[in-house]
Amino acid sequence: MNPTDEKELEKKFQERIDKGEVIEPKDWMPERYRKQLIRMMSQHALSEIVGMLPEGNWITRAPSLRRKAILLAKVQDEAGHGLYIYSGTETLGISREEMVADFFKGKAKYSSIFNYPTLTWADTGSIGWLVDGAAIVNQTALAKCSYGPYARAMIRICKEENFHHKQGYEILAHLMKGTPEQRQMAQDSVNRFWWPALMMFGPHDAESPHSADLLRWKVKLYSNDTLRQRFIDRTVSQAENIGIKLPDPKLKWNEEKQHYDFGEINWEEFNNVIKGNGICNKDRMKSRKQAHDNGAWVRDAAETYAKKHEKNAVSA
Ligand code: FAQ
Repeated sequence: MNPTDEKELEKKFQERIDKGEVIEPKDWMPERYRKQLIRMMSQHALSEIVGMLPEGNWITRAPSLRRKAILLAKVQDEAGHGLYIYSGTETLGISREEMVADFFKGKAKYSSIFNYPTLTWADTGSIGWLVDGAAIVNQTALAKCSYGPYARAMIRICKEENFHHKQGYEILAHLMKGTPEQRQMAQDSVNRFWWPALMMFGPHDAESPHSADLLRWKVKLYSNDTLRQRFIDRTVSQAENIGIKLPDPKLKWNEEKQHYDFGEINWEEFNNVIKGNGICNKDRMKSRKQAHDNGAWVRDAAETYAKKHEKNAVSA
C-alpha cells in the first residue's frame, strides 16, 4: 500500500477510536493494533488456562462436597474464559494451535500470579478474593475496549468472575470465624498472595512500554497504576470486614488524595517471575504439556469427526 494511503487510513482509524466506535474483525486496522491485540489477548487466554492449575490442585482435597462442587464449577469457568478469548484472538488471523505452540516454545507469557503455589485450602479463598478481584477491576475496563470480540467476551467473563470473587471471599470469611489455626491459615495465605496480586496490573506506568499505544487505541482505558490503585481502594475495607490484615505497613488512607497510600512492590521479584524463574514456572509448563499431550486423542477424534461430517455434507 502507498504510504500516504496508509497514513490516511490510520488517521481515519484513530478518528473512529476517538469517537468511541467499536472495531470489528473485518474493519481496516493498523498492523500494530492487530499485533498488540494478539499479544495481549493471547497472554490473557493463556492466563485463564494456566490459571486453572493452582486451584485445580485443591479439587480433590476440598473440605466438603459443597466446596468441591463450587471449586469444580469455578475452574471449569476459567477454561471457558480461555476458550472465548482464544476464539476472539483467532478473529485477528492467528490460530489457536499457533498460540498454544508459542507457549510450549517458551515464547508466550501468562500472568505472573499463576507461578505462586497453593499451599493450603485458604489459598483457594485468596485466589478468588484477590486474584479474581484484581482480574475484575482490569476486565471491567476491557469490557469497554475498542475491539468488539474482546469487549464482548469480557462481559460474560466479568459476570462469572464476580461469582468467583464472592466465593473466594466467603471461604476466607468462613475461616476467619473458625479456630485460631484456621484464622492463621487465612492470614498466612493473604500475606503470600497480596503483593503478587498487585503485580498482576503490570509495571508502573512509566515502565510500561505498551501502555501509550494501548491507551491511544482505547484497548486499555486506564493505566496500570490507576487500576492497581482502584483495586487497593476497594479491597481494604473488605479485608477489615473479616478481620484480615493486609501485609503492608505503609497502607494508609490519604484524605487529600482520597486514595490509600501503599508500599513499593518488589519489582525484582516481578521481573524474575515473568522471566520464568518463579516458584512454579517450570511446573506449570510441565503440567500443561502433560494435559495437552493427554488430550491429543480428543483433538484427533474431533478432527476425524469434523472431516467425516464435512464429506457427508458435500455428498448429501
Ligand atoms: N504477568 O507494557 P506492559 C485472571 C508483561 S486473568 C506477566 O505494562 P501491557 C483470571 C507484559 O506482558 C489474568 N507479564 O504490558 C483468573 C509485557 O511483556 P511483553 C490475566 C506481565 O500489556 C483468575 C511487559 O510485562 N489478565 O486472573 C504482567 O500494556 C483466577 C511490559 O508490561 C490479563 O491478561 C504480569 N502480571 O499491560 C484465572 C488481562 N504485567 O508482552 C484463573 C489483559 C506485565 O512485552 C484464576 N492484559 N507483564 O513480553 C492486560 O490488561 C495487560 O496486558 C497487563 C499488562 C495489564 C497485564
